Amino acid sequence: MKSYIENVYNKVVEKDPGQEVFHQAVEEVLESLEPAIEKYPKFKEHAILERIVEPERVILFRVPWLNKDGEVKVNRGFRVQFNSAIGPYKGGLRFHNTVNLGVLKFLGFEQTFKNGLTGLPMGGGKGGSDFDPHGKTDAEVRNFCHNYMTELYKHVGQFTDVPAGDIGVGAREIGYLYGMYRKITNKHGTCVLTGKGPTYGGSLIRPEATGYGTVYFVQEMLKTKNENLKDKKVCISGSGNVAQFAAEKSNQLGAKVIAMSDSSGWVHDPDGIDQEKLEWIMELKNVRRGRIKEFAEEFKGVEYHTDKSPWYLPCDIAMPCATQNEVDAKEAKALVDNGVIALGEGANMPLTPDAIEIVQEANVLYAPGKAANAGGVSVSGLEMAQNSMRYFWTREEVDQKLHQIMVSIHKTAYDTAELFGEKGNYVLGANIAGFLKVANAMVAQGYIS
Ligand code: NDP
Ligand code: 2IT
Repeated sequence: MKSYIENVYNKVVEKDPGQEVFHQAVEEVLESLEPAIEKYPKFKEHAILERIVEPERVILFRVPWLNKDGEVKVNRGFRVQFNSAIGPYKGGLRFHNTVNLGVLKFLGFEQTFKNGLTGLPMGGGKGGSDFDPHGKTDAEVRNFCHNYMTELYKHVGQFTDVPAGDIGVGAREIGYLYGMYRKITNKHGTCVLTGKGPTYGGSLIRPEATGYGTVYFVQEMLKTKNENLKDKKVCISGSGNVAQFAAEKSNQLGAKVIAMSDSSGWVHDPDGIDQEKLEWIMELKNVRRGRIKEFAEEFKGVEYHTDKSPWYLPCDIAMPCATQNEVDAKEAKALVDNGVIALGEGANMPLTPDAIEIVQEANVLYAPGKAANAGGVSVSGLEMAQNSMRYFWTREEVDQKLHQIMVSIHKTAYDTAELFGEKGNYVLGANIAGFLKVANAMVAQGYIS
C-alpha cells in the first residue's frame, strides 16, 4: 500500500518539479490517507488518489492595469478549479507577489478537503494574482480588480465557481470585483462571490468567521482536556483579517493576546491587546493600511521586534494566522519548550512538516488549517444559502451556525482519528474525513473527471 501511495506522490513531483508547496500539501494528505485506502479498496480501483491530486481545470490569464503614473503594468491572473465532486468550486482569491501556480494548487488542494469537512455542498478552488496591493493607491487596486474580473467572469457563477477573499483580498477588493461582475453580466443578486459587503448581499459574521472559527476549534480541543481559554496567554501571527478576529474572540473568551505581527515584524504587549487596542489595530490595518510597528509607537509598554518571531515568546496558545511555512522546526521546539498547550492554524499550512512532527510528538493539541480555519468558507457557504433564499440571518443566527459547524468539524476529525486508531491526531482525522466525503462522491459519479 505504501508503495502505491508513494508512486502517486512521486508522479506529482515528476510532473511539476517546481511546485514545492503543492508537493508538501499533497505529501501531508497522502501520508495520512494510508489506512483509509487500505480499508476501502474501491478508492484504488477508481484511481481516486491519481485523480484527486490533479486539478479539474486551471485558468491562467494576463491582467493589464494602469498605475498612478499612467503606465500600463501586467500581472498574471489565475483560477485553479480543483474539485467539483460535492459542489461548485469554492475558495478564495489571493493577491500577493509570492502567488504562482504551485501556491494556488496547494491552496486549492487543501480547500477541497476543508470544504468536504464543513458538511456544506462546496467543491474546492483557489485563485488570485501576483499583483501586490501593498503600497498601491485605491485607484490602482480598483483598476486592477476591475480588469481581473473582465476575464474571471467567464469562468465563475453561483453553480460553477464562487470565489471569496484570502491574503490581499478583503472587503475593498471584493467590492470592486463584484461591481465589475454586475456591470458586465447585467446580473445582480446571483451569488458569484462571497465576502460581499453587508449592503449588497454579504453575510453578517463573514469577516469574523475564520478567526472566530479558529478559536472555537481551539476551545473544543481544550475541552477534551478539561481546559478553556480563560487567562491563557495567546500568541497570534499576522494582523490581517484572520488574525484580527482570532484576537477578538480570544479576548471575548477571557484570554490575553500578547503578540501580533505583519511581514515586517511583530509586537509584544505584556498587558494584552484588549478590545480597545485591537480596534486601533483594525483601523491601522484596514483603513490606514499602516505597519504593525506603529502600534508599539502608540501604546506604552509595547515592544516591536524584527528579529526572531513571536513563537519564542512563552505562551499557552499559538495561532499562526499569516501564511504558509511561517513556523519552522526551531520555532515549534521553542513553543513546546515554553509549554504551549494548543496550536490552531488560522492560516493555511503555516507549519513546516518538521514543525508538525515536533508539536505532535510533544502531544500539543494541534489543529491543522483545513479543520481549524474552515469557519471562513463555512460562513461563505451560509452567505450562498442566504443569497439563494433572498434573505438574511442576524449576527447571532450566523454566529450560532458557525459555532455549530466548528463543533461538528472538531467532532468529525476527533472521531475519525479515533476510528482509525490514532486518537488525538487531528491531522489524520481531518484528512481522512475530508477525503472520504469527496472520494465517495467521485466514486458515485463515475470517472467523468
Ligand atoms: P490578510 O491579507 O488580511 O492578512 C495577512 C496577514 O499576514 C498580514 O498581517 C500580512 O502582513 C501577513 N503576511 C502575509 N504574508 C506574509 C509573509 N509572507 N510573511 C509574513 N507575514 C505575512 O489575509 P488573511 O488574514 O485573510 O489570511 C491569512 C491566512 O489565513 C492565509 O494563510 C489565508 O490563506 C488563511 N485563510 C484565510 C481565510 C479568510 O477567510 N480570509 C480563510 C481561511 C484561511 P503584511 O500586511 O505585512 O503583508
Ligand atoms: O482558505 C480559505 O478557506 C479562504 N480563503 C476562504 C474561502 C471562501 O470561499 O470563503
